[in-house]
Amino acid sequence: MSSITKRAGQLAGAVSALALLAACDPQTPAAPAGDAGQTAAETAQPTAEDARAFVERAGQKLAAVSEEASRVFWINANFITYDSNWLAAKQSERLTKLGVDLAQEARRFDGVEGLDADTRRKLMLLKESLTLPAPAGDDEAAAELARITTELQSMYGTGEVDGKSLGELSETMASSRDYDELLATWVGWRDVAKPMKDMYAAMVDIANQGAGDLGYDDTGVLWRSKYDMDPDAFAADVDRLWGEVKPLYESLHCHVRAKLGEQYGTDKVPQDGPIPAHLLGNMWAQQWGEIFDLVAEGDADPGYDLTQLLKDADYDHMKMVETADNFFTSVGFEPLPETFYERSLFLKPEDRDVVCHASAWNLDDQDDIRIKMCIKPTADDFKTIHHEIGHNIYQRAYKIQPPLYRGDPNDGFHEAIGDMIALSITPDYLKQIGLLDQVPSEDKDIGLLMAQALDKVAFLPFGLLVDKWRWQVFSGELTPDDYNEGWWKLREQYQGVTAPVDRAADAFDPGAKYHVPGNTPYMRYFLAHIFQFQFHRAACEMAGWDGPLHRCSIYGNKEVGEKFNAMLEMGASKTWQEALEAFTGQTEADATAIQAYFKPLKDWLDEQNQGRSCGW
Ligand code: X8Z
Ligand code: ZN
Repeated sequence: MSSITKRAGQLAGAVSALALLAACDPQTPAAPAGDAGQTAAETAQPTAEDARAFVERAGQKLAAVSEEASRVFWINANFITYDSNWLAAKQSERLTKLGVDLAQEARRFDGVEGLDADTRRKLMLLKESLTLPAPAGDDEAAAELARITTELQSMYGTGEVDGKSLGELSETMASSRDYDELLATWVGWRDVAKPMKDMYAAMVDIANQGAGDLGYDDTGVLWRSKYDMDPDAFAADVDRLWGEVKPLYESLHCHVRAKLGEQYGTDKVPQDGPIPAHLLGNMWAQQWGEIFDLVAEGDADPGYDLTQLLKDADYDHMKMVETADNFFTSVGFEPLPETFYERSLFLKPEDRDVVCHASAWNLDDQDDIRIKMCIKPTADDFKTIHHEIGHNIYQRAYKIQPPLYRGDPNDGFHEAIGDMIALSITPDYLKQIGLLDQVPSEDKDIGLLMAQALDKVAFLPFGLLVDKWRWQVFSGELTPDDYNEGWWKLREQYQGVTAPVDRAADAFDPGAKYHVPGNTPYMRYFLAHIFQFQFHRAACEMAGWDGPLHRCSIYGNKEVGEKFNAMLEMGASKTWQEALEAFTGQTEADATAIQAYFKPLKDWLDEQNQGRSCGW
């Protein structure tokens, strides 16, 4: 539910009261634990009225502590030092304790009769809001958990290889076509993660105890319980969705593998097995847009390169941000406040360590919204700016809700808002804002779709497997000895990629991905890659569009914006199914929108793949 991200915990988003909790983990209230629970605690048989009063106080208490914590976390992420880590760990510990205390208190009302629906929902949100709960009543464990999560985040944020930052290494992964250089870069970054493994395992033990104290079998069950449905039904639902998009992924995989075989040789890229993970243009092989030039040819040329257009038009970071801001205002949202521009971090500072992984924040749960990003003038970052501002727009929309509802009802929504808007960055739109002179004709559509698929379709199995791995870790199905092997099993099974070299026994490759040391749940991104197409299709239908979905832009459409805002403003006050229905008329995640979007490409790929043997 929460939007965000933070500190010991996650990344991304909003720092609403509840979100903060979700980010960390906790236990006995550091400060005034007492008052949130006293009434109920003193009452042997709590009543519905006690419950109502409790959720009211709990919301106020969370709101009261979250702003200070957010500001400490902001400073920590912008200046990673011994002291800022120390301060952040203290805040994290305090929030975790408070969160556990409130969750335990909320459990006292289980079974109480006569609860109104609103109070019941708030109690549920309180019980489920933590990402990594500490064991109840164990101050030492809460402190240890906060130290570990802060340290892991810091290790990732300060990681470098031979003086090169992750940003520089990522540029090599994107642009180099030298097999050995790519391999060295890929291996180098993974060395940063090795020392995380023991700490990670200790963290898992503590959080599992905390989850157990809250009545969950393990932390993975807690994570799966946040979707207004039974946790097993949620796991089955993501598998259903994956089954629906897998044929599309397999067609893309087959074509890309064939092209990589041509580039690097079929001895390096065997045509009947998984693809070596360092050849896909991305440090984690999660989005493949950077190898567009290797896989597209002939009619798969989109006719323009957005990175080049940005460069030609002298777009710097500020112009990129203003352009994204302008898109949101074109559909009726208020412009971002002055303070957004004054207080955001847009560029990587030369002189200090910062967490460069992009994130969006709401520091006061009202209008102090910001992003923190190390922007480069590329098409990817242009889209990521829309992604981050989408978080901010959502945060600002639900500020009207009471504190416990200032979040999303499904974290996949938070990740889908800006991405849905970015799907409207069509050739027509680029022409309207003066970046493109001439809209390419329809015979360029395969190229447009290919560029999009290399990011959006390629991402799907990665988005799915990161938490498949964590679910196995939390359940004990994977023990620390098997962490890495288990990771590569899933990478191969779902993505059809493989480690290019044998991995050392002490390797901890999952730790080389931000969200693992950052403890940001990841299934949200898989969901978002389904929802954003569902939102986009609904928006285009509302706009009366009857052309292909990939040519539809809602730029300037205030009617669509108003309906979208109505869903955003609901925050977490309704189930995600209800919120989804309000905008799309549907009550389920539905992969038919992404299928429809890519249908012409799927047909083209299947033609290209004739005579090839696909699969791995
Ligand atoms: O982490 C992010 C955003 C911030 S919430 C930049 N994303 C995932 C990633 O980078 O791994 C967006 C796409 C997936
Ligand atoms: Zn995000």
